Amino acid sequence: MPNLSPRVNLVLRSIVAALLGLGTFVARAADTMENAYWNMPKGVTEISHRVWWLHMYAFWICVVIGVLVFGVMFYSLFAHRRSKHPVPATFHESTTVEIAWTIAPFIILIAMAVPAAGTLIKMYDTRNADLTIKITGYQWKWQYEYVDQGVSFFSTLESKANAARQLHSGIDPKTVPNYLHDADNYLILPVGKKVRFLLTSDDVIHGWWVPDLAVKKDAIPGYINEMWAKIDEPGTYRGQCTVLCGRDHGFMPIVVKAVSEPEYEQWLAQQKGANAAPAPAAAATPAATEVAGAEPAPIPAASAPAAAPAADAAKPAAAAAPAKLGHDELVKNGEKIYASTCAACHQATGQGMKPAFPALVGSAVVAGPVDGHITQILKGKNAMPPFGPQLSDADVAAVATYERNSWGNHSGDVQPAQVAALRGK
Ligand code: HEC
Ligand SMILES: [Cu+2]
Repeated sequence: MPNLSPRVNLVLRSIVAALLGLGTFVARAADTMENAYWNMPKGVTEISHRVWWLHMYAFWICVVIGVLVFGVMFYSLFAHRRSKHPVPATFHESTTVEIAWTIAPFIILIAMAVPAAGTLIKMYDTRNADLTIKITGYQWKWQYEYVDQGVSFFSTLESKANAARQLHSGIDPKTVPNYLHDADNYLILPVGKKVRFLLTSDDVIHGWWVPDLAVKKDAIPGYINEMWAKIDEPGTYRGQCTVLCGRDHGFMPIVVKAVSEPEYEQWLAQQKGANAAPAPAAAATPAATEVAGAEPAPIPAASAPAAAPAADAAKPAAAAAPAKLGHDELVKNGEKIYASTCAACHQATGQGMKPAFPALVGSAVVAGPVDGHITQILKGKNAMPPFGPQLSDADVAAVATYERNSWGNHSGDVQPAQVAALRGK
């Protein structure tokens, strides 16, 4: 800097250095904030990136507006305080200012609406999907159906978390990894494929939300909502039900696992292999096919018979539906089904929660004839939902046997054939 006294030179240099420092600080702070865990996640899809960008874009516009407005306000409060300016100015009505403060917000709104509308249009474009998954919400679990692949299963709260959440369980939730954010079966999806989700519910309104995928919609009985995601990176993405759907609303987590395409194909082949076994068995049971007619299915695609045997694919015992099962096997399978399907209302101890949910300890239904017990499970009663559409014959037999031989009950075993005979009646 020529011709400047050393002192001026120093002052100028200091100012430049201070501005640079401040700039770096603001940039760093902004970066930290944008990536902070409490900010909205950037996610792993193009849409989620766009949504995140919109969120930050609107946020920074708000910051600038906030700084300007509060800046003018605080400056005015200070500079024109009464002790300095006892007599206020009397001017009013400035056309220029009025036009400016009409046009400026208008421009800001347009600047925000244009990219937002573009993103919304993209979000709603579910055409040309490579793969369709039908998601059905139940109190309190999710069902995933790979529509064109004939694969279907339920996803419920992982068992350790389910045990820990019970009243007086004595288990510290902090010792359970991903407490309430882990499921027994994950929704497996291939990366780089456009996946269309069809979302509905079997009972009340649920909401399917995975922040990293930027998908969130209500699952409404009788309606089908659509959304889609194309996941860029393999990984495990967690979400949860977002509509207050009853007392166990907090216990229906969502876990999506995105894997490479070959891994996905391999997994799918495994599922199909596992599904192949129970399918003919179910068809061979005449009663099972009648369910379609007997069940008042509000949405045609929700037809239960296809879903039920497929869902049991994970449980090998279910494959042998018509066969006679041993006592120990029934009780063992029944205990699992009870924990994931019944314990929410009747409690792990079978004590229920009076007065709404009756105890199964010393229950007349459990101690009574097998047929009444089975029918109650298949068809439900009052506040108890029907489990016929969700559980296979082997499942119902197992859970009934478990109830009849637990907590001091001793009322004998139930075989899948007995359940099959009562379905559709
Ligand atoms: C959403 C809560 C809920 C779930 C889940 C549930 N039940 Fe029930 N259950 C009830 C209610 C409510 C009743 C009482 C129905 C009535 O008599 O009005 C009941 C009654 C029963 C009874 C008869 C008890 C008695 O003495 O009257 C049996 C047996 C039974 N449930 C078995 C099961 C089995 C097996 C499952 C799991 C497959 C299950 N329940 C899941 C709510 C539930
Ligand atoms: Cu829900």
